[in-house]
Amino acid sequence: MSDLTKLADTVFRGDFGNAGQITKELIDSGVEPLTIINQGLIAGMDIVAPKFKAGEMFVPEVMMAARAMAVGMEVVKPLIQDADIPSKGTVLIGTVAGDLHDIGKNLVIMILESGGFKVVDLGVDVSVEKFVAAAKQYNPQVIGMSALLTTTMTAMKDTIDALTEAGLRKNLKVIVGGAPLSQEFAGQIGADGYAADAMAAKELCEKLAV
Ligand code: B1M
Repeated sequence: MSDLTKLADTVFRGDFGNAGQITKELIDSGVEPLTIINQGLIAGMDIVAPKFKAGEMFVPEVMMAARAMAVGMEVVKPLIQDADIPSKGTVLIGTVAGDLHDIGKNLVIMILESGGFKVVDLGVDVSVEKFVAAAKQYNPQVIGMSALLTTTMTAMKDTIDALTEAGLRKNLKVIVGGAPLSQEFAGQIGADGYAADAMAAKELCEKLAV
């Protein structure tokens, strides 16, 4: 097994205790930082993604893998310019007003970040006004909203309407997700897409953030 494959395997297994050390060894042996990111860290998450989608890996395992990747990234990141890190675009994400559930949202963030997106996390209980202000501030390609309660799903439409009224929808796609949602609901509220899980969210962002 090459050292890069070993790093990818360490990420895939969620071995965050060793990911930093293996990354450091690769740096010390002269491997280019971007090669470490692409062929080690991201390659590891690329093994996780289809397995999670196929139901062969579960949420805790995916979170551990994402954490292992983050540990490696912390080690390698100081060696590269931000501009050198391939970014697929910026995604602004938050759990809507009145809703405090964030486990699913945080998983989506981890998968998006490990998939090469810059993510701005607005947290939970994010008001319509905060989404609109952040859209103006960060100029993201995609805004993602999460809701776990049937009573808070409605805040998604309010946010989409406010973004439209603020004239921000032209270059901005909105995606929604969360257990009580459906593709049909996303269509009804004028969202550009619905993702049933974190992997689907990444695929959707890849399609929309062009
Ligand atoms: Co709450 N809760 N909860 N809860 N809670 C649910 C959602 C509920 C279904 C439980 C139940 O009754 N069976 C129910 C909602 C019922 C309904 O609305 N029909 C419920 C309720 C009622 C409540 C309270 C009102 C309870 C009370 O106080 N009486 C209260 C509300 C608080 C509030 O938000 N204002 C409440 C509180 C809490 C806790 C704080 C205790 C805790 C949240 C902790 C936290 O998030 N930090 C909690 C939890 C943990 C749950 C359950 C058990 C688990 C949710 C979860 O994390 N799932 C949940 C029951 C359940 O779902 N089985 C429940 C794991 C997570 C990985 O999945 O979030 O679905 P999920 O995310 C997935 C996808 O949905 C998708 O990708 C993720 C990963 O694959 N996804 C996106 C999510 N967001 C996305 C965004 C995207 C794309 C995909 O794009 C932007």
